[in-house]
Amino acid sequence: KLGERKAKAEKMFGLMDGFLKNDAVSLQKDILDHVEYTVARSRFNFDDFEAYQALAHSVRDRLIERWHDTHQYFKKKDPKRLYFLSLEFLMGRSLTNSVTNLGIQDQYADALSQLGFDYEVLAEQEGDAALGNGGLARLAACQMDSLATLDYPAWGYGLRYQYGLFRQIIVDGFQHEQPDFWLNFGNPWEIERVHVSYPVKFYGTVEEEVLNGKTFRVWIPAESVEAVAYDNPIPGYGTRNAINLRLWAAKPSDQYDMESYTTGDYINAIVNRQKAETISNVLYPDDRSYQGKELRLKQQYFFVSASLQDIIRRFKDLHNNFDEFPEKVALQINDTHPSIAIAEVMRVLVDEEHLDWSKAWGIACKIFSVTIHAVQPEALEKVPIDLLGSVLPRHLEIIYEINYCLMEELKKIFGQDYDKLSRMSIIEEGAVKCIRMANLSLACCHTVNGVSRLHLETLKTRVFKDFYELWPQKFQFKTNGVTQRRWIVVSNPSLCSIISKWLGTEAWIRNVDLIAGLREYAEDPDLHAEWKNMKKVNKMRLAEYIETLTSVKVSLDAMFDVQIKRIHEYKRQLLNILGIIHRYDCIKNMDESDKRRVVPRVCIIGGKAAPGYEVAKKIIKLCHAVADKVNIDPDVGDLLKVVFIPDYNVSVAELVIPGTDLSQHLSTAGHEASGTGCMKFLMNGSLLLATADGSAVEIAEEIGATNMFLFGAKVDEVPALREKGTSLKGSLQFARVVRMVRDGHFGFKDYFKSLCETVEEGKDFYLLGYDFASYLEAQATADRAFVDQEKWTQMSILSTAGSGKFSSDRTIEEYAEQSWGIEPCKCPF
Ligand code: Z2T
Repeated sequence: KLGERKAKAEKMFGLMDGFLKNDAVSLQKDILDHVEYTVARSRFNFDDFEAYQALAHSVRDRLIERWHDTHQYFKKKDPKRLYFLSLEFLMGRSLTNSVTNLGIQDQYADALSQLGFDYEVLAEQEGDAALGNGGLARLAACQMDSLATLDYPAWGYGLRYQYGLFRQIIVDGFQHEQPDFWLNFGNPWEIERVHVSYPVKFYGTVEEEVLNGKTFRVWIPAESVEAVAYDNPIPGYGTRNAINLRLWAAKPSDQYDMESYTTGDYINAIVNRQKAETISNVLYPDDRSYQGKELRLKQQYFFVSASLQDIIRRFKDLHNNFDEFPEKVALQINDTHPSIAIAEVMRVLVDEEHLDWSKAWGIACKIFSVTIHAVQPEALEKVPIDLLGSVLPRHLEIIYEINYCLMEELKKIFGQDYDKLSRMSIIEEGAVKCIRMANLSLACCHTVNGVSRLHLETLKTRVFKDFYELWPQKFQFKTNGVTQRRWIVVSNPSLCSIISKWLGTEAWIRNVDLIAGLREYAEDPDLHAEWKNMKKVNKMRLAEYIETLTSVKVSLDAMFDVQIKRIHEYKRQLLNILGIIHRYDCIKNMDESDKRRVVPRVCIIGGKAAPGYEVAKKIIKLCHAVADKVNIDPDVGDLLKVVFIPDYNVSVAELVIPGTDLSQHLSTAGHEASGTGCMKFLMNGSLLLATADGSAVEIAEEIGATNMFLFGAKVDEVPALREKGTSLKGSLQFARVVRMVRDGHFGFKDYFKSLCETVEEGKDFYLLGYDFASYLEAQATADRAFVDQEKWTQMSILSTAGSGKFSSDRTIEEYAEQSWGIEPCKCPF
């Protein structure tokens, strides 16, 4: 019987496989059909954007096919699935990534060139999907790519924001924010599932109900909003598997406010209905400070509730006993943002499925794991009690109950140590009583992951010290990684061909450990020639981009020095700028013969500041003020150019990183949980100038500390240095450059005053003054290394060769084994 069903299923798969052909002629026909029937333009008259749309739809068809096959297969096998809950996914563009993973780029390029179009020009038409702030969200995107490629039965769940991260425009050197209208021209990469929708409830009261002699708490909600699914297929590379990223959009519910219809206030009823949609309207642009906003909480609960209804429905399709739930379901909480899921699972199991509290708690503790992405206390979300009690009254009760159990357990172990109990409590007493979302996660999750080895150390010894002492076995780390598919194959095709040629195989694209094979050729003159040429071509592209955007002409012989990431005091872009001012000052004081020994530099900075973060915005303005002065100074010429790249995002990163000689990662030691930008630069053979922070420590171990430029205070020196103040050695130089800014050397004297105060002696929390001398030394070492181009190229090759560990494939395999307990489930066709 089973064999019969299997045979039938396989026959069906066989038919499906025959649907779409991938030769150039078939692709061409498909594209033209989409021009005519989907885009609704004449096949004799369409422009680049319309060609892109048609192309995208033909790719979409192929993705849908694989998506169907994969999900059919998952359903048949019913393996344990991973559900990855994240409030943010930074996917960037999809076209080239999908075409690469489907392995049909050459065929498409062929098909298009016969139609008179250039594949690369069309790919540039696509806008970014920017449903995230930064590293955390791009990490989620890389991990989805790895989950698909490694054939894991996984789902991503998140929110389909109408507006992603704001667009940054620069006016007179100041950042302004504009809405990101990313859906205005349609989104071919998503499939709207009008029939996959769930009601999500808010507000109301909790009442007691008696059923078969037992009393239950029941939530009587006051408001209901419909969550509609939008599916985004994620294709794996070199496999038929395509997994799903399911994003929820808020729509008014059918039953909403029936009352006002019957009272005749028809227009107002419609207008009010529409307010439901605000829930999924806009992404919060603050990357690590949360203000306890009602809308934010509603966003979190909205996507968590819809996702859990979806997951439970899928489970119930094949199972009727919740004891089996942990064998089929692993829930990953990406940072603390979705941790309300813990209370929601408890509510569903206890209130709706009528399980005992302790049995429900046992299940919850087996399914949840969490990853923490930060060290800063302000990044740990706190929700005011009053707010939670009003929006989710039953969840507040449940959290109190969880906390009661936790406190009872702690009292048994620690007795009357009330300081400890209050530190570990999920409830924070104080002027505004709050729920500590992190503590809720720690109480429930079977695994708490850090994102680098150093980060876990900080979590264990500082942030979650009490919890670590209680449950050491929960604490693990998985060093972050990025996908080499996007960060080499898609964004740096020249490097991709070089690697494949010298390794004699493309297997490294799925098995990146092989990339270490390049070490053998690190001194080979032929490889050096190809490598330098690759860098040059990429620098040319970047130089053109810079000129178009900023009108600054840069020399290709200069060292391209790049710092791109969110603007933050702890990331110390200010240290970079003060270093640039120092370099400028030196050049100004040189005679012609000294100048001939200067290594020319193009200093590139890019990144967004959170709209309400004043200091970060001043840093952006300072970049521009310095650039305005330096770039037109005839004493400087090509020896120094300063460029701020506006509106930094994923597709800008794809252009900038391959053209970078030196990248900077300057966080004060102990502040960057991991950092993932550095990994993308490493893969692309850019040398790293970095502090011993986050994953940079592990990068040094992989490639050897002599192949990068490390500087600055070490983690365990930082606390004492904060007490003690600056070092004498660098303090004169440091004082001089800060004074230049303060005295108005670059204009805007009053505006920069408060920025200068942040690094004054005694107030310099991030230790710019202390690290300045060693920063300048590291910069000087980098200059000397650049003069010896053979040595530099060798270090560059060794960087790429040593980047294997920093693939998200490795990270995901560790998660699968150590945290989620899932196994590959490869669709056989
Ligand atoms: C974020 O991008 C990161 C941490 C956050 O803490 C929030 C955001 Cl938006 C709440 C980053 C870390 O700063 C970075 O070190 C890390 O590499 C990245 O997450 C991915 O783990």
